[in-house]
Amino acid sequence: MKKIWIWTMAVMSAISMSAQDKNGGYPITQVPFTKVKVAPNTFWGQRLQASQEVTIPLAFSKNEETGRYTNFSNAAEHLKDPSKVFTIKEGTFSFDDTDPYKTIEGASYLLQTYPNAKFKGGRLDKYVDSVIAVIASGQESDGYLYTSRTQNPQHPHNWSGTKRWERVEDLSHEFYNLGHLCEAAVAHYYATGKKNFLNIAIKYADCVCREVGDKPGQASVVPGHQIAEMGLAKLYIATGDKKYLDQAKFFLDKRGKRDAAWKMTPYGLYDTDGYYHRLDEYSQSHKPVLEQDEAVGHAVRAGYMYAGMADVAALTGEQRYIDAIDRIWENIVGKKFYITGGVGATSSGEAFGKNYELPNMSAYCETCAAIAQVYLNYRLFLLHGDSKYYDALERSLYNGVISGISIDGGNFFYPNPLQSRGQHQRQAWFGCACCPSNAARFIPSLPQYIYAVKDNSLYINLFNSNTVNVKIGKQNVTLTQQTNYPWNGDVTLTIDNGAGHYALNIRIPGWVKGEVVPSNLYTYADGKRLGYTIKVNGQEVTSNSQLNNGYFVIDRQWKKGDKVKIHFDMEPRVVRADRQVAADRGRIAIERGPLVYCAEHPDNSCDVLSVLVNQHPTFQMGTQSIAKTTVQTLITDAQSFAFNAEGKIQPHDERLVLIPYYAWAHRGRGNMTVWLLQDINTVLQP
Ligand code: FUB
Ligand code: ZN
Repeated sequence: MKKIWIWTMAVMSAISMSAQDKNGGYPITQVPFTKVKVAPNTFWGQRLQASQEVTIPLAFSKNEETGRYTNFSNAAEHLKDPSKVFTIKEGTFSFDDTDPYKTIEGASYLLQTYPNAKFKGGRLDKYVDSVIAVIASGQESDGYLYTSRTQNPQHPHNWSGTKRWERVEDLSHEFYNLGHLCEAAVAHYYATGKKNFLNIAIKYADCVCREVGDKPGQASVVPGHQIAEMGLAKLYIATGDKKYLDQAKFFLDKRGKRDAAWKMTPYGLYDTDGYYHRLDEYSQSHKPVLEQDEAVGHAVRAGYMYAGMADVAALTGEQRYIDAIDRIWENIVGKKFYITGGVGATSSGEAFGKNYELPNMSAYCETCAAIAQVYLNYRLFLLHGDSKYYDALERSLYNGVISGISIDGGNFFYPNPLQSRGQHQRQAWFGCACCPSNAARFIPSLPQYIYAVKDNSLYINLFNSNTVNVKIGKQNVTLTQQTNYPWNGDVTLTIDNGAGHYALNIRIPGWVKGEVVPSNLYTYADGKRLGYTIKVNGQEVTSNSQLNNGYFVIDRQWKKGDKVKIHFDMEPRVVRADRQVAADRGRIAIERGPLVYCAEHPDNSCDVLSVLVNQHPTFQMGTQSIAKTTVQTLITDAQSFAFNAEGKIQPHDERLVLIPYYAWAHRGRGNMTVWLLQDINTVLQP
């Protein structure tokens, strides 16, 4: 009887979910990763292949080697026999459980592109199932899943607190683990149709929904590290169970609200039920989220929270979240965004700095924070339909994100500085593995960011070679995109199938329109004007109106075999930063298309940190082989200075070679800079 009741409730709540909610509630519909196949041997095809051949196997191996799985099996042992406890090892983290979750998420996306992928001589999907079984074994019977406590409840990880949720607003990461679990489990469910992982996430989420909230007897606490907001929104969409959305909303609405009954103790601020609370910028709890207007604190926490606010806003229709993230976004792109699309100026607190505080060598720019910017800008696009969010997204994607993972997929940056004396090198893994495992899940998810649909229109947001199967209005369409982007700006779209009347909305990138970023933070300083042309079956077409929110709209009757040829002028561009960015004064940065360039030691005999570029630099194109790929280089004239035998300063003409920023640090240690010296006097001005 009970079972039937539970089943009926589940069906009812699934039925109560609107079609809009199934799209995540956004006015623009995502085209999921399951519908897009990226072509091999292309810019992104190479990255996906590296994920399959190197990153995912490496991440699974490291999970095993570093005891991530043992934590779950230890927890299982303790659950079977409570007299057995396991000492939590020094140097481990309370969020180590998330590394297997993230790796499974990446493997799930990859299985779409490589359904027959192998690992350890067997099928990758089977291996994933075996890891899921180990994870399940460590879950407590009421759903709680947190090996940092379950292995040794009396002596849990020293960040975990003495009871469940006690230190979750600090460093226990119990909800961070939940968020990553939900994200991974939903991806695995969509990729495979199997519920073995989803059921684990549901069980833990149910436990949290029961035990955490504002009802009597519940712990009234919010995540110290956000991501559960996004994860629970996804779980709601996958299951139709609205309590997950309500829980995500609770986490947002409760944040930053002080209760008069809380008392300061020697261990921090505690409520009367014994739960710790924090109210500070570090975790974006300095004020209620709806009142926030500046990006502050830990840059990953912040980015994930803003993305979660967008998800909850889309699903609940709460406009005030959107108003808040719109304000915060203006602040980020206007004052806190590196030219590489990275964020987080300071390693102190892994945090956003003050407005215009964008140092280069000490930039933190954590890989995860750049990934979070992709999440945020993607969601703002889905809310507002403006291409400017994709301009920001593309900048992060091609620069700040992929610099975080070596071209061969086997080494990782935690911080991604814009200048180096050789002290920075990618590493094969980190004790705190958040960035490698986040890269492991993010890169294979790339296919989902390429297209989107609204009513009778398909948005083409990113340019790379792929094939998509998508429903536009009532029409099932197969479209192939072929291009050498980002190396040139020529893109061909072919309608393989799907005759009918619909619109293609082609994003005209900001870099074509003369906008470095959607703000005045950076401007092109070379006076060039780039153009573009778009032809349908050889005939040049004009957009139906002016660009619509940054999109060139071709609304017409399409037939099989129709071809759209897009040409974006792509030239080297000189960029200057707003004068208020002290670190970039007297300097220029160079970019071409979506790629930011840098000067690095192996290509240059002069010191790239002190060389002066010309006032009006011109560029030649070249190529360079880096990590078995060919990258396009830019070559320009510059001058270095040395003392001659008489002690006088002697200028030398130099031929300065620049490479794409993402490709730096593949050829040994040495100097690198994105911002090149151009005007010494300005650099020295206060
Ligand atoms: O706290 C979990 C992750 O570890 C954060 O997102 C990263 O910044 C690193 O501190
Ligand atoms: Zn990280």
